[in-house]
Amino acid sequence: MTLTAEQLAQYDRDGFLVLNDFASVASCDRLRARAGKLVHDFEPSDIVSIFSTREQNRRSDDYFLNSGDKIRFFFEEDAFLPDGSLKQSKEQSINKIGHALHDLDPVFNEFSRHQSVEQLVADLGINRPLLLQGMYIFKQPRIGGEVTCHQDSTFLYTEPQTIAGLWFALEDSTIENGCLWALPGGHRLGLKSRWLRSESGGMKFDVFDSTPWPEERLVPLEVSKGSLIILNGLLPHKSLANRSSKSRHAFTLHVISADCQYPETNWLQRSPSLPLRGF
Ligand SMILES: O=C(O)CCC(=O)C(=O)O
Repeated sequence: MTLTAEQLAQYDRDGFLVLNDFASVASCDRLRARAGKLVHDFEPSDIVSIFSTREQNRRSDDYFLNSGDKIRFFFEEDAFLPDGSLKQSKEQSINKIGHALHDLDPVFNEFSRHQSVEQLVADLGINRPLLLQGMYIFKQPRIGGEVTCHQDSTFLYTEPQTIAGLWFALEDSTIENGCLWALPGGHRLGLKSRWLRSESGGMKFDVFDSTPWPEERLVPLEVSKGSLIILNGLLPHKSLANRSSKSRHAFTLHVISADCQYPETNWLQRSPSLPLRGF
């Protein structure tokens, strides 16, 4: 066991759990260097998609919707000048890389399928795990966009709800550079909405509860490099914009159980040539 009974009880109570020093500094640096190389090799000129953290802007973005089994690059919303050119280098402009890094890139594959991660997921009780989504988040200095309060199950819905998000801090993450904020116990409030593929081909929200999040009750989760934050899929969380001069890199991995139903209406889909895999 990686997790103690107390830690499991805490995760059950709060809907999140912080594990300091889960990953070594060297393994964080390996992921950072690898992401740097991927960005270096990326040719941005033909990409017009601007990733927005505000859900309404995501809707008809095919570049995003077809990225579930690819390695794709998404820009910060504030990365562009009015004429559509980048304000600064591409290295300083990328919001994130997603969403099959863990399957398609050898360095991310090795990190994601490390025995310590496998044991952790087993401890969480996720039976027959599948690694659904792997995402590198840059939270760039000065232009790092806000991620509004949400539940991951809104976007990655399963029946029953089994998804856990593993959020690895690859740099120190503070209020100043846009750390995660979470609502302790908020996973018990139920799922507020689902974002799903509509019959007409676009995306739509099914809203079950339109009351606003009690955002004043969210707490900052400031963590040091190498820490892991485990998030229940129903836990409301967010991150604020990064206006500081420091980046806040993170790698996130979302895990589901093969025992659950994964609807075809979820945005993230795999082609038959790249089926979901476990460890
Ligand atoms: O890393 C962040 O700033 C937020 C990430 C997040 O909330 C998510 O991917 O669900």
